[in-house]
Amino acid sequence: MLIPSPKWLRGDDIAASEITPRHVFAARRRLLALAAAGTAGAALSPWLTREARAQQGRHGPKLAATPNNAYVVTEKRTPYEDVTTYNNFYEFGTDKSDPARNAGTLRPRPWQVAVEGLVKKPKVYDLDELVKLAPMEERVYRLRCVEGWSMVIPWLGYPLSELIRRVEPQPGAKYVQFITLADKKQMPGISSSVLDWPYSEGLRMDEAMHPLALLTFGLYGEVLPNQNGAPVRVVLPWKYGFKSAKSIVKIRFVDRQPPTSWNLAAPQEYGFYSNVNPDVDHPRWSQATERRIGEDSGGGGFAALFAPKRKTLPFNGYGQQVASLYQGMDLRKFF
Ligand SMILES: Nc1nc2c(c(=O)[nH]1)N[C@H]1C(S)=C(S)[C@@H](COP(=O)(O)O)O[C@H]1N2
Ligand SMILES: [Mo]
Repeated sequence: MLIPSPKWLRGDDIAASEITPRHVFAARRRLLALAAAGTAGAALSPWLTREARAQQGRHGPKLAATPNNAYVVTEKRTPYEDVTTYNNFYEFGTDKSDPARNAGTLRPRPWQVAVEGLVKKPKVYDLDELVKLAPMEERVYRLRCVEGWSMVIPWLGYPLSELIRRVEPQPGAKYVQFITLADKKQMPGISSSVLDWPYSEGLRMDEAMHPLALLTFGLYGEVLPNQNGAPVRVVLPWKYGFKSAKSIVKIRFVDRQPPTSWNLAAPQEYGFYSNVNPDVDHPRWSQATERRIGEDSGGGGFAALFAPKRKTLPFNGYGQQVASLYQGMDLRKFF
């Protein structure tokens, strides 16, 4: 990931004559705060219309789900506003505020996900069919970005294993690869070569079958906002955030460890496993602590800068559930 570089708020403020809905205005003030804090620096004027569009996601379709209390972190939930305006989604730009501003052009419907490769029942799923495949659950997970910040988010989804069981993997299927949308017309960030597109991620089969691995369609009671990976993503709470691929179009079962975008971009910095591990530092920074976005920070974009540090937990706090997957492995080597 890029380290946020200091940038300064540019002068072009918003004309007072612009008539702005209240909630859009509030969101813009948060973005101004972000820019002032040096974590966002683009010109402000083009934000309004796109942001207004992004904000409408908030009033978008609800998604019904049953809370699964076995998977609820009791820590304070990160405010919706932060969850949906402080994002990494490089297909829409590399600043944290870019996805919320730019992802209005993503068309999450109609949508299909091709499940293919070493399975007995390959199938191209229509989104509606995929949504109905298994009972929708609400699970509150920690998400820890490799950059050193974290959130607590109520996701809506069902175990990825539900889908995997149905396509019947062949014995040779050892890994699962997630390939996400790469469409220049919908995604302005694709024109940058910061990553090899399409964004690709992967899991070992036993990781993919783990009950924590969530095929995710929503958050906070509604369908995924575009900036959070609409219409379908994975959430893998014991791994760094970049493993949780957004806007998935292909799930491929393979016999070998698949290439992954961040590992290709910087192999010495981002390994295939990427389990959250406070004892293995990133070559350029420590992973021992993190800042919880939205916590005691006065809110808004200052969150990442001023939230108090907290200790990062092995496997992001999910060690009891997942440590056995890695028994006997040298986690410094397989980072
Ligand atoms: N397709 C795609 N998926 C992605 C990314 C991305 O750039 N493109 N960024 C990852 C990173 S680095 C993080 S931390 C999480 C952030 O998810 P969130 O914005 O919903 O919190 O998405 C991950 N999934
Ligand atoms: Mo991340």
